[in-house]
Amino acid sequence: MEPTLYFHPLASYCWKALIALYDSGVAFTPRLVDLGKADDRAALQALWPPARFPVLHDAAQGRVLPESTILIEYLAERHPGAAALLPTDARERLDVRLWDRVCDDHLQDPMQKIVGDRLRDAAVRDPHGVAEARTALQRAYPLFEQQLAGRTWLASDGFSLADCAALPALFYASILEPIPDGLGALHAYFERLLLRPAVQRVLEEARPWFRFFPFADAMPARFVATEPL
Ligand SMILES: N[C@@H](CCC(=O)N[C@@H](CS)C(=O)NCC(=O)O)C(=O)O
Repeated sequence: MEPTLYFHPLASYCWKALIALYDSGVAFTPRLVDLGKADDRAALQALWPPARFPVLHDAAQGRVLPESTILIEYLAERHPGAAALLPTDARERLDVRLWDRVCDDHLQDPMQKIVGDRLRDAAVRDPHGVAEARTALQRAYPLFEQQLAGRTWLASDGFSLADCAALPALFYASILEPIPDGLGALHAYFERLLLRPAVQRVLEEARPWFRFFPFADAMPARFVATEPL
């Protein structure tokens, strides 16, 4: 029996898992979770009480895998198609895990702060926290530019966990805080990521939902939703 992925097509951490699954050709059953629906939330919560996704339920193995990085590590250990996402060479593997963390901690987290704040009632917004998050994004981009000099992928010779993490982080972060024009290696890397078939599939599946993104107005025209739900 193939595993089930609990996810939402707009959620950036779910994209990270979906890119890994599509890129490695691992068969799975998608289970779209609308956290606004009590039944959906309860189903996710029954597996993982924090009710954050993605969550992979591999019933055949009796395993529940929350946390996108661990989920991808699990795939890499069990599925030959996914093995390359986590290189076996210890040094390269450490770099991959480092840059996975940098993507989550220095791009995804500040990006979530800014988006989350927009969804709050005006009375409880946190302008100072949002300003700090924007500064964090501005400081992160040059780190990536430096790391990408002379590289095709972020942290290893091949496409890896770090690249699965980078695409959703850069996609959403760059809508909120554009990547400066001068960071040529980072721009080129982002375009390379966008061409990856797994990424194109994720974007295609997300497109009908983009209008629900709180900063949809700031999305580049090439990504904007064209079809109604
Ligand atoms: N560290 C977790 C973060 C997961 C996460 O924050 N997921 C978001 C969607 S991108 C979520 O579940 N948001 C729903 C909520 O906060 O209620 C991971 O890597 O999977």
